[in-house]
Amino acid sequence: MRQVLVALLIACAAAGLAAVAHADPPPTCETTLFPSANERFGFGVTHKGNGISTYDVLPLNAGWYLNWGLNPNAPHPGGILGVHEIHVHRQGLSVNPADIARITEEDPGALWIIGNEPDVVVMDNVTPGQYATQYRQAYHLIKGYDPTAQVAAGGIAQPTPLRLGWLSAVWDAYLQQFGVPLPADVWNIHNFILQEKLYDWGCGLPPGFSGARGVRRQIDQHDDLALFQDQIWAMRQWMYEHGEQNKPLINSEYGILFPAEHGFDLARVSAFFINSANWMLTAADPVLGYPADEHRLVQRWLWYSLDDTSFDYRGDTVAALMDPITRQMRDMGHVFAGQTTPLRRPYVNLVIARVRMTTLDGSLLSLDATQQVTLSVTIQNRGNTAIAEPFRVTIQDEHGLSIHSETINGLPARYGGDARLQTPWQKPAGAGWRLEVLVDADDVVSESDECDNRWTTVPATDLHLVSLTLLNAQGQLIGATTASGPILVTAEVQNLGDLDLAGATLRLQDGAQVLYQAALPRLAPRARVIAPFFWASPAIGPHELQATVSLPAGVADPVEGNNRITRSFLVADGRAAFPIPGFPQANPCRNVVVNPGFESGTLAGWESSGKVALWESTPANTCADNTRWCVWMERSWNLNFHLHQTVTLSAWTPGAQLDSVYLTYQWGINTAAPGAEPRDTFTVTLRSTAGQLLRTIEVLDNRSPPPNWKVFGADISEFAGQTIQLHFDAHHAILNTSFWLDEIYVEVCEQRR
Ligand SMILES: [Ca+2]
Ligand SMILES: [Ca+2]
Ligand SMILES: [Ca+2]
Ligand SMILES: [Ca+2]
Repeated sequence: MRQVLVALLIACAAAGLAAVAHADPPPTCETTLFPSANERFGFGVTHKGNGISTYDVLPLNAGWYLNWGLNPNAPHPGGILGVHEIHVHRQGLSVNPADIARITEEDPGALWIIGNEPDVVVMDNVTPGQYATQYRQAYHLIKGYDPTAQVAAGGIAQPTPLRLGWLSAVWDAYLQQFGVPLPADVWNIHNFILQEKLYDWGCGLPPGFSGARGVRRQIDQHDDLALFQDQIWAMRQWMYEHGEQNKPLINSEYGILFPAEHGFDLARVSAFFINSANWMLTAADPVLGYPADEHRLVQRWLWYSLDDTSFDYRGDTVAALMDPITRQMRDMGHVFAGQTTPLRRPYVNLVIARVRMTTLDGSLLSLDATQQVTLSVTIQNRGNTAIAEPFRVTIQDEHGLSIHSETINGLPARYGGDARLQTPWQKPAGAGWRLEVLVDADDVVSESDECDNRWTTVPATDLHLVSLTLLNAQGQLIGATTASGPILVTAEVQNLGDLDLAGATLRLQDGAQVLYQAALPRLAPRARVIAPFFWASPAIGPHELQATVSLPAGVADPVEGNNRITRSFLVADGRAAFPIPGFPQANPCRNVVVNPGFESGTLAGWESSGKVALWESTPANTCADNTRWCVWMERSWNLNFHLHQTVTLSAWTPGAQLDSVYLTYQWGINTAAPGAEPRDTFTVTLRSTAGQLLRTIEVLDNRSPPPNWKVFGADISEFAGQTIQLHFDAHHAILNTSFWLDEIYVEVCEQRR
């Protein structure tokens, strides 16, 4: 076998500025994540031409805003945090690194969101595999400039089973493509309540999931607090199952999209806002919640919107806080301020935002030379209140000897201005040195967080394995597909740090077998190197090729997650046909109800007693989801109507395990006398094949009937593997009420394999 590591090519290099910065994790101590709880609240600014600075948003007392874009030179009225968002695309990531460099320079430690509803066809619209690839590119681009940046993954429209399936597929695709778990500092969801149906209102089906069934919901459920809460719990459960429960969860968009004309008036929208916010302020769980935030489920949330007064041009969207024409506060703005303002508390927090090292002669910072450098330290106050007291900043070496000490005469509140210190230093040769920066070591200033006042700098640089490409003998790309014959493997490595580095190594291995290990050439800051490797005769069968970059001894890598990529593929002998694995899918589900929507025009599959009739849609009275047929249990005097079907809740694939079972159905009621007394009732139960009650799903009656069809869903996974009966029973006491029933589904979902 001929194995050659050929030409190494430097594609680009930057000179001049050099720095090594590496933050130690803070020591464990008690801190409050949000000392002023109003900062958990945010809003979305939709009128980009106007921008946040053309409104007086100070009375809203919010902590963060989003305008769904990248914002160099972002305004921060009242010290409000501006979130930066990088969109993902079907055509691949499109972002200007110069923008990232500028924003990280202005706003170290900022919050970044990757993808806006990537799971929605009319929004960012990518498959899980595409999201995984682009998330990695964006994440490491940001971290290369600012390792303290907070990068948020996800951004799905709502954490329903279908969309959590999409997110699981992202997780699996990342692991499959790069051989490490997806790195996220923060998890991010939108938490709307929408239906998931093709060619209809709502958020549709995620790209790559066209065969899957989504949740069935009515417009009237758009402000259903129980569904809102269920979705948050489901997301936290998902995080727990993926070992990510010790991370913050943000809800970066939610609210009421529908206008007053659809029934979402001020009373209803403000009730939803207040109830959802009060719930998120307190909802906690010792297992699923975020430990650093007293185990709360949600850390921040963002209301849609500041200024979209007619969502999709459908009418008066009451949810908007301010008017883009008059710039005045609307009714919901007053409701918003009424919640946030009482939560405001003054606090201060000093942090060491950045430590940078620059050579005096403009040469690259090098490991093997003694160099005269300038140390630059940026100190910020990230609290909402100015610091009046003078405090001290100290820089010391690994022996605790002081290099520099300086007193700062107070600092304005967040985004009001930084303190910048500079001092000369003779950096020794080699990797044995260490610097420590301490702010307010005498503890003159009482801060919300005393644990982030120390920053350690050692020789460090972030090496980034950018790509691992496989080409067959015909020059075609090999993805997760079948290959035959020799393979050209190309690894591309970039130095994202600021240390001119020699002695890093690249290793290629196939499973446990090391194919090649070689030193990379000297890599200047931002320089890239392409290392091609000719693999003459890979064995027939499955392969897992892994490329890893390692730094020389004594040099730290502040971002370890980008040092490895794995590619799985098959090598065929030219005749055998191998299956081509696609990207992972959501859990496969099947409905087990016969004639679930009565669209046969009969009661086939069902057993009934009493006057259970089929109703055929008329223009005035349609069946659920505008289907043709449904069931009608008409008003009558002292009669019981009954409908049931026996279903078996088992896997259809031999050897498969069940993941979950869901029951959904739709119902309607009309009554001549709503009244205060429950006289006519409709009961949904699950029973054994012998008719014994297993679980009561829902009991409805004549009080306050809704004007439209309602959807109800329940997780009935506890009956997985059993044969049970679905029972629908109407009891008519007096001649007043009709019950309607349609679209009854039991989805049996297998575990994905
Ligand atoms: Ca501090
Ligand atoms: Ca202090
Ligand atoms: Ca790295
Ligand atoms: Ca139907």
